[in-house]
Amino acid sequence: MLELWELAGRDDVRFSTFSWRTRMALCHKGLNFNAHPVAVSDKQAIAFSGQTKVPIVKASDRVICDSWEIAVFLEREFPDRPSLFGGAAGEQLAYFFNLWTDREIVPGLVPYLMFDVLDCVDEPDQRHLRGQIEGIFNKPLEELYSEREKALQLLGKKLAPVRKMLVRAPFLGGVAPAYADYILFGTLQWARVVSEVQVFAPDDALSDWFSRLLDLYGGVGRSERARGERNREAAE
Ligand SMILES: N[C@@H](CCC(=O)N[C@@H](CS)C(=O)NCC(=O)O)C(=O)O
Repeated sequence: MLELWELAGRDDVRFSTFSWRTRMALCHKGLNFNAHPVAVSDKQAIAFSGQTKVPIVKASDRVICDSWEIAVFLEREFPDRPSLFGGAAGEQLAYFFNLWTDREIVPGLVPYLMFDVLDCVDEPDQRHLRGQIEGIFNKPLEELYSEREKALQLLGKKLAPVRKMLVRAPFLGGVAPAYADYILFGTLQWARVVSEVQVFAPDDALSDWFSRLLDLYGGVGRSERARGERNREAAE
């Protein structure tokens, strides 16, 4: 049995953008796993891994950190299961997409929804996340928040090539999903889980694609309730 460590917030909300990539990769391979929730500031819980971030996967005595390294490990370790990359060239291109998403998409979205994230976690995690994001961007969260509309518009433009790809096929992987789909899905799933902000309009091709991703593997993505659903439930 494989083990996965991922972030959890208040009420066990699973909001880790990188861990969603790994969750989907594990489901793609049809592998069973035990998921361990970790609070973002609880570094003791993951000290065994020798570093401070999730996702972490443990397979027997092996500990693998970093979502990309985990995807590569799963592909090598379980070659008879459905492929995440579709061969060596596919793996290279997926790596490029991983780098592009981490550098262009994650920083264009994550800091701007940070106030929404702070509502989903307890006080020590709020302090940790505020300090971390303000350190990286060298700005107070309040200033990042004031730039949010502009950032979301820019993000919409950056996603234009993805939209264009989805005219050709239902998934970035083609007729079936591949790891590239999970890379982008993880980021947008993070936004869905922490915030009510609409990253794309309902008539956007990305919306249909995202819905398809939420439905995969028995609806594992959809079973994590959206912030909007949780808010409506709390108001009833
Ligand atoms: N490059 C890493 C990034 C991992 C990462 O930043 N994980 C976040 C959660 S989404 C984390 O553990 N943050 C806690 C912290 O930075 O203290 C990957 O792809 O797995």
